[in-house]
Amino acid sequence: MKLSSKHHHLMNIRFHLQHNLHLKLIFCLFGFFSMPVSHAYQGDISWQGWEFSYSTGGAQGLELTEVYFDDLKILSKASFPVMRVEYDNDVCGPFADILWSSVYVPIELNPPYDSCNGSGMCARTYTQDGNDYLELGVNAELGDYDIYQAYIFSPKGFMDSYIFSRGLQCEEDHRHHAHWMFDFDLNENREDQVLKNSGDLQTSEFNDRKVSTNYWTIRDAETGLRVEVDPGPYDGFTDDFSQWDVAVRKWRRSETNGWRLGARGEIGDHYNDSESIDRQDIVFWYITHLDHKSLEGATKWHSSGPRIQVVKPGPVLQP
Ligand SMILES: [Cu+2]
Repeated sequence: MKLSSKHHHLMNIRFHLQHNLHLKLIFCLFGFFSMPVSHAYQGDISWQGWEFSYSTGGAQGLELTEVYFDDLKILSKASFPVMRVEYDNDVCGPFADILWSSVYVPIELNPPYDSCNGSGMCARTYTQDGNDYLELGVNAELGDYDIYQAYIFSPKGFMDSYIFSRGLQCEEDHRHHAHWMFDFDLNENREDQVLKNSGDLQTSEFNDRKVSTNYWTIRDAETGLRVEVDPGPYDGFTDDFSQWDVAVRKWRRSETNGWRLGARGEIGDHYNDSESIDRQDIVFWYITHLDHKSLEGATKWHSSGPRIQVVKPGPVLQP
């Protein structure tokens, strides 16, 4: 989706951007450091049917918790645990890029959107082709990479997750593999089911690829409330280093609190013990693959990411 720059007032948005008090204290005590002060952002948003909290405090990128649409619970958590990076011939890396509180900095030159210029966190509403959107994103610097991780919300019940990256750690072709973790909790009752496309019910933990499944449905077995996870147009293709687009697991606390598998760790190889995912609390991992040619230089932004579309249950038919 292309974004326009037509701004609206943030009238309906309640914001609290809070400096990380702990870090601030440290910088007061050691005031001779001339490092830029890093930030942790957190707050609550209520906008056109969407309600959620956000935070950057957990080393999982910009994290959303308790996400509701039209008073229906959709997600316990959406997070961005890691971007794995592999260079040709391993000339550098591989890397496990993790967004945590010390990496958030303003983008100062040519951000993906003008509204982000000079700020560590971008939050805005805008209208494009008559449709309203809310955008919330964070800028980060990791080595020679610039990263912008964002979510865009529509009153029509979809939420897009984006990762933008640019920069060259080494002058060689490489691939970024961006990992999102969506802890769905439809209707709060932990009775979630996962289907390939719209009808192929999966009963135990599995890995999947876009070449064999067009989209995935997660539904609440009780009410029929469901979401569809649709790949974005630039989500790329798997390779030997990152072999899966999707991994679905039963929720486990130890598996969902940050990336622990390193640069070569594959979510597809882990946490899969054939546990039931039928009427369970499930976790949906989604991975995109960004091909980055060194000839393109360090200034071109690459982006990718999936869409989550909420589909509300229809009215109950009268007999
Ligand atoms: Cu790159």
